[in-house]
Amino acid sequence: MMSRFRPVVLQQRRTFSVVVDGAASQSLAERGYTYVKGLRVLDDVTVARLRVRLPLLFRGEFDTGVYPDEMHWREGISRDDAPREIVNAWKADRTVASVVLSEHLARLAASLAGWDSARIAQDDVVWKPPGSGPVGYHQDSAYISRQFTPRANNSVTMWIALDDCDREGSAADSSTSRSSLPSFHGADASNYRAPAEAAALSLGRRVEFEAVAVKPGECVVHAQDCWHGSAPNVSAQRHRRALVVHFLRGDARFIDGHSLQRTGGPSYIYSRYKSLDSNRLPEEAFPITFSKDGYRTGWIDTFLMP
Ligand SMILES: O=C(O)CCC(=O)C(=O)O
Repeated sequence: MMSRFRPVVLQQRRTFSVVVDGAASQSLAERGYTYVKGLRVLDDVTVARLRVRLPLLFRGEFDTGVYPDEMHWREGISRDDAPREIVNAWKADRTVASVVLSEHLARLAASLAGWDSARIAQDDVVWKPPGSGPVGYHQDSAYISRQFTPRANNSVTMWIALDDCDREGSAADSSTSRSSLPSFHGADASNYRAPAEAAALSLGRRVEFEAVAVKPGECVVHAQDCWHGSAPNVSAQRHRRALVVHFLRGDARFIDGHSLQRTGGPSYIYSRYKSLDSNRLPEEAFPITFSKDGYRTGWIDTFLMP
């Protein structure tokens, strides 16, 4: 089918360019997510490098010397079959950082979302070993978008598969329905979809779930209000790993208020990065990784140097 949108051509640094036509942006805007079968955003070498780094991260080996913002699971302490998650692994590991802070991913996110520039809100490494449980349905806007202004269309999520993600290995689930039920880690196979079902019910709508099978290096990009989660990994052998990059539009600012002054403001991870006298996002924590005018946060290249 002919598209009325111009194609977006994205050069990838290593070996190939990424081409996305306007139907992908349209799907993101209208359906809440977009997946282009066969579109690789990471090549095999990069996927392999990330797979090597992940066990080191969960062992607490950080080649930058900096701790990530959150770590759920520790080698030697946590159960082998528990889902593992690290938030802002880019601060801890240069291989992860080279992907998360890359220009081509941010250009793709900005092009799909219709932004002039993009910055990192946070990353998320999600590792579901064989037999591990589900990720409960949630909307990223509840954690990310509501901390920032303007609120509408201020964030998108790029979920990048590092393994074959199919039915057995816990494919990424999305729901086309448009908010205390089970949380990210607290759900089980019987209730992980319940928050989306409850939200649909409150709107008098029937929810439809769509499972997307994704190959290593491919991605699903979803909008801030898209309900999503994933089923248990029922495989006896296969691990299911993903690198998730949450982008913010480059000109986003914090909402008013500050927790130290008990005036509200950003919660969760984000309040620690807000100063008392400004709503500006510091580039140390929210680097700008793509702008149409060519600007990128200055320290990125130095930080990525081995
Ligand atoms: O990998 C998954 O199953 C879901 C990850 C996710 O929803 C997130 O990082 O926001």
